[in-house]
Amino acid sequence: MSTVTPSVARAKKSLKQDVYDHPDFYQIDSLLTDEHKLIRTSIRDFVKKEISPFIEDWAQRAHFPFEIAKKFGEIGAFGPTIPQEYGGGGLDYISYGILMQEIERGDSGMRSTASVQGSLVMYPIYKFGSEPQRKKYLPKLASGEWLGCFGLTEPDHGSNPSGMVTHFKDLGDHYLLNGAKMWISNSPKADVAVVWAKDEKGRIHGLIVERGMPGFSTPETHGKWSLRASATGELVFDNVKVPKENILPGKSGLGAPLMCLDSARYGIAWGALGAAMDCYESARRYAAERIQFGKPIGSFQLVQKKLSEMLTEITKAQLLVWRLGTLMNEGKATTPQISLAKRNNVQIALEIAREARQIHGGMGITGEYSIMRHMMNLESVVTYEGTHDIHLLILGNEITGIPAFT
Ligand code: TGC
Ligand code: FAD
Repeated sequence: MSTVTPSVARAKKSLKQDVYDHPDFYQIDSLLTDEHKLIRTSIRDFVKKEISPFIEDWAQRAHFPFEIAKKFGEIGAFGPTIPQEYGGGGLDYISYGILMQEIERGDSGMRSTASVQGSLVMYPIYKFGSEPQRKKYLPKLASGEWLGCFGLTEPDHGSNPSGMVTHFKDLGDHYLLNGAKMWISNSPKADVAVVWAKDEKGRIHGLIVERGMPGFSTPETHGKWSLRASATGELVFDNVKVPKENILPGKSGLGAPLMCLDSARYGIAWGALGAAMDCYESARRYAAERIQFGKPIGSFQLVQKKLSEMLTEITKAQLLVWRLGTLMNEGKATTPQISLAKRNNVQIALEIAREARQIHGGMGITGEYSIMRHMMNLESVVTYEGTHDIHLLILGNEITGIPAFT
């Protein structure tokens, strides 16, 4: 005999089937093109088929499904804004946002893999790389044949990457790289790492380091309670000889990695909203099906308040990313505008996950629902790519003209 009540059983069934559809209270879909909607349909179908049925098991086992990289490559999730001649999608920034939103609706760790590959590995190679570098790396990264990672953060330099100590010396026919990076998404499985390091004058440059170069290792970080289906690790450089043709020639200085972060943070603003919408939709369905005191819990005012506030914040966040996307397409979006959207949307996603967890009662802490996984994932998302407070300070600097970082 089943130990669950009929209403809980119905709610469980609806999750297994992944019946997700997005809320669109302000008819924001009418601002999208047919191509945008087609992209959304195909990536949503992909997530329902390739991620939803397995993600709970991957997260519980802290397993990164390496094979997902090739599948992401096949559907064009890697480097959607990179020109097609290099294997990218040649799409606009709204399309990129939609891709990130639908993938993170499935899981933030899966979106991490896609944003790192596209915005933090392919983007710098495309933007700052030489033509031979673009031709060598971009098509293989776009197809998912190679997986990449981005090494900026160090054990003693997180929010303040300008203090990094990883460095390289010019030894005539090669560079000699030493140092370590920490908290690097994809690192344990990456074939290629875009690494930010200082030259002998203290100027920051990007170097492409390949797996197999002697002295280069990528130990995995274990014991995470967040982003469990994403592989995180270190990058250790012990006298690594990096060929001279592997330096990114197009831009040096901290501005180069910060430009990459602009692109990735933009994708996160869309992505976190995807996680929020998944939590909201799950809570809305559960509230209609779960009976307490002889009525659906959705009939109680306090539950309606939670759902109404969730929908309000989701609608505001949808308008924010749509407008930011149009500014990105026009090349007009600024770093503080991106900070505002990343900070706001991750924060509202965390709050919505917590409220949705309450609506699910005890069931909300189980893996039967995606809520708790989203909530724990979002604790990383609110920290990486610039913490919640660093984005606040970027805005404070914009408003006052006075940097308050130090
Ligand atoms: P600051 O003095 O403000 O700037 C240094 C130089 O950079 C220029 N710059 C930019 N250039 C282009 N685009 C931007 N967005 C730029 N922002 C700044 C700036 O003009 C200056 O140029 P120059 O020529 O004068 O030297 O730099 P600061 O050292 O004071 O730092 C500012 C601060 C704190 C905002 C910045 O360091 C920061 O954003 N810190 C947060 C670090 C961070 O976000 N790390 C992310 C690591 S990667 C990651 O988390 C990936 S997770 C991936 C996943 O799994 O999804
Ligand atoms: P710290 O910088 O030590 O900050 C600790 C606290 O101090 C925060 O609350 C912060 O807001 C606060 N703080 C710091 N400075 C100030 C200030 N000036 N004023 C007010 N408050 C301040 N990095 C990469 O390079 N590549 C990756 O792929 C990558 N992936 C990641 C994946 C995961 C799962 C995680 C958790 C992190 C990842 N990171 C990656 C690192 C991430 O970008 C850093 O964790 C983040 O930038 C914060 O650095 P930190 O952890 O050292 O925290």
